[in-house]
Amino acid sequence: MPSEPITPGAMLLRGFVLPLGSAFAEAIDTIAGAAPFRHMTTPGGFTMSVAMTNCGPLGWVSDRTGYRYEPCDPVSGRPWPEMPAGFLALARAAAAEAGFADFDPDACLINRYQPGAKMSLHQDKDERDFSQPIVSVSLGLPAVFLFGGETRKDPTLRLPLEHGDVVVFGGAARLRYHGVMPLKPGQHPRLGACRINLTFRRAC
Ligand code: MD3
Ligand code: FE
Repeated sequence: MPSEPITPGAMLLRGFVLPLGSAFAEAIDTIAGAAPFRHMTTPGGFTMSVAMTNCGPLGWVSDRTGYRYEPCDPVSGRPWPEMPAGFLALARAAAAEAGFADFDPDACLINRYQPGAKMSLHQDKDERDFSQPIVSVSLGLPAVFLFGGETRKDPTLRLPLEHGDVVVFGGAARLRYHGVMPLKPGQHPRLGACRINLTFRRAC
């Protein structure tokens, strides 16, 4: 499996999830049946263009009171759907490939981008232990990922991410600013007019 370092701590595993792409898409449909994608509100009162859901013991949520991880879906009041064993295995294998042994994610945030949806530059810092990496899995339409530095005004690198790509962000890359450019319209044979990104995290 070819792997390329992007910057110290960030490893791109092109096509790492390709053999499982269809199984992942099916599992995401099942998860979204129990915990539908929704557009969350930011603490500032904006509605996010990316629709989100979660699986696993904890799920990332945003509302007027802030960002946090919750054991239950605030829409249904029920626990988030279980993290499929295949998701966990893939996340652990990718982390190991990038040099992070024993990654044990307790949260999987699932982002759905429809044409025009984007994610502004931000840091992921709602987790307890920044020595744990984040594993990102891209499915469906391609997108341009923005990878910045340690401050918001640092220059950003543009990295095209395609169906099947996995990126592991750890070490020196863990707290870098990042975002996603607005999704271009298109049709993916399995996922249709959208991009799905899964991020596996150790939240607690
Ligand atoms: C770099 N998602 O959900 S994944 C997010 O494609 C998020 O949906 C994007 O940023 C997406 O928070 C990007 C890649 C990613 C995730 C976490 C990171 C890159 C990261 C944490 C630190 C540095
Ligand atoms: Fe992020």
